[in-house]
Amino acid sequence: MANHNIIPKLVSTFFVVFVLVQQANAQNLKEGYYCKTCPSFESIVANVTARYVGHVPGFAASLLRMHFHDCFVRGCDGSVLINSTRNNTAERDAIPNLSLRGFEVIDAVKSAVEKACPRTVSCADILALVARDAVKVIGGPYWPVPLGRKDGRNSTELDALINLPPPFANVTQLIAAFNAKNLTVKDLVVLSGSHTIGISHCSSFSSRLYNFTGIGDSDPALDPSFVRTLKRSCPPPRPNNVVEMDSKSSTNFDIDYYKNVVRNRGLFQTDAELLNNKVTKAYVQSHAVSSGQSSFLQDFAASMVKMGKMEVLTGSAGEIRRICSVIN
Ligand code: HEM
Ligand SMILES: *[C@@H]1O[C@H](CO)[C@@H](O)[C@H](O)[C@H]1NC(C)=O
Ligand SMILES: *[C@@H]1O[C@H](CO)[C@@H](O)[C@H](O)[C@H]1NC(C)=O
Ligand SMILES: *[C@@H]1O[C@H](CO)[C@@H](O)[C@H](O)[C@H]1NC(C)=O
Ligand SMILES: *[C@@H]1O[C@H](CO)[C@@H](O)[C@H](O)[C@H]1NC(C)=O
Ligand SMILES: *[C@@H]1O[C@H](CO)[C@@H](O)[C@H](O)[C@H]1NC(C)=O
Ligand SMILES: *[C@@H]1O[C@H](CO)[C@@H](O)[C@H](O)[C@H]1NC(C)=O
Ligand SMILES: *[C@@H]1O[C@H](CO)[C@@H](O)[C@H](O)[C@H]1NC(C)=O
Ligand SMILES: CC(=O)N[C@H]1CO[C@H](CO)[C@@H](O)[C@@H]1O
Repeated sequence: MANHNIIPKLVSTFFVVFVLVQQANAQNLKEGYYCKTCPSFESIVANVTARYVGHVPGFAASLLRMHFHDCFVRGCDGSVLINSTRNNTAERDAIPNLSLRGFEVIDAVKSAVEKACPRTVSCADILALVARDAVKVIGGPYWPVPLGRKDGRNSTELDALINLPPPFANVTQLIAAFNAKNLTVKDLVVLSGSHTIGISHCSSFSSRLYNFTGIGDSDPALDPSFVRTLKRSCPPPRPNNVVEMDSKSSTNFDIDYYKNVVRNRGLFQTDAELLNNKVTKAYVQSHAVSSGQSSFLQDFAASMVKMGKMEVLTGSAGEIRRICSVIN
């Protein structure tokens, strides 16, 4: 009788242990993880990043977005950096990668780090830290980045398509996409505040300008005078033109995003959709005024720390890639 029960018991014990180990992964990350194995790591990242972003402030937005795309697809494992091969179309060649930029910054940091400490620091950690430092260079918020991520060995176009919400998702779909990553409704509205910096290609929102419902109309959720402005920047045959996400302040990390959204001047349908949920709408409204700036910056830092721990590989999982764009 007793023997009879032992197998299910062992199995369930195994599962409990397995689940605990899985959950412990994010807790295995720690600040100063490389302080013995690569003491200069953090200052190399800060220096190289400052050099690039100092010359081209737009890199800050690109690198922040790259970190987001990395984390949402198979966790923050550097898989967004992997190049396609003859038999595999990688994440970075999926449609939502539209103009992921700044791979050269990661490559430059990686080669400097490899020179100082060969085969010690993961590309996933480099990307997480570069994103933070790049935002810092343009005067944005600072957040702690616990380290110890390992690099993944898989990167597929399909995973990117499944996990990254498209710019025409409704708020229900956005909440679901974030919940699938254990991020809350608040994280959604806070991290969307990233769209206070950077640029967008016309193709990401031009369906809102022309023939929105098939009767030659534009999106009624978009301010008509903003529609006219956007049409000038984005005439129909020019999907590759770019506009500033937050016009005239696209390298200022501030609350202008929320000011735009309340005025129906959010660029994407997903931005406008934040007014269609009670919680996100309340956040947008209370952060569209100057007194909301400091709590936005704090909230942003907290949500970035959460995002950066998502489904990370630690310990003996994954690898330390030698070249960020190629699995070992
Ligand atoms: C909520 C769902 C989101 C959607 C649907 C979305 C969609 C987009 C799209 C379509 C673009 C423009 C790409 C282009 O046409 O060049 C963009 C840019 C950007 N996104 Fe998001 N995004 C989302 C969330 C986020 C999050 C969570 C972050 C960061 C934590 C982020 C950071 C950025 C940044 C910084 C840019 C500007 C990139 C650059 O200037 O190179 N986005 N996003
Ligand atoms: C980073 O830059 C600072 C100031 O220019 C310099 O003192 C430091 O040695 C640099 N660190 C590395 C690792 O290059
Ligand atoms: C990865 O792809 C990029 C863009 O096509 C290219 O510039 C880079 O050289 C590739 N990396 C390697 C190691 O081949
Ligand atoms: C895909 O190609 C790479 C070399 O480009 C090779 O190392 C890998 O084993 C191949 N994978 C599959 C599943 O065929
Ligand atoms: C990840 O890639 C390796 C080869 O690099 C392959 O053996 C493995 O099956 C892949 N895992 C998944 C979950 O796709
Ligand atoms: C959001 O989109 C999904 C899928 O298209 C749809 O089923 C759902 O009804 C939409 N929700 C709202 C509130 O519009
Ligand atoms: C979300 O949390 C659950 C339960 O803790 C865990 O099993 C799952 O892996 C987490 N998902 C992500 C994307 O972190
Ligand atoms: C607008 O959309 C409708 C329905 O999809 C289509 O029949 C029509 O040709 C479109 N008009 C233009 C100018 O693209
Ligand atoms: C930066 C980058 O890798 N962009 C690629 C995005 O994907 C398209 C194809 O969908 C490629 O043509 C780009 O080179």
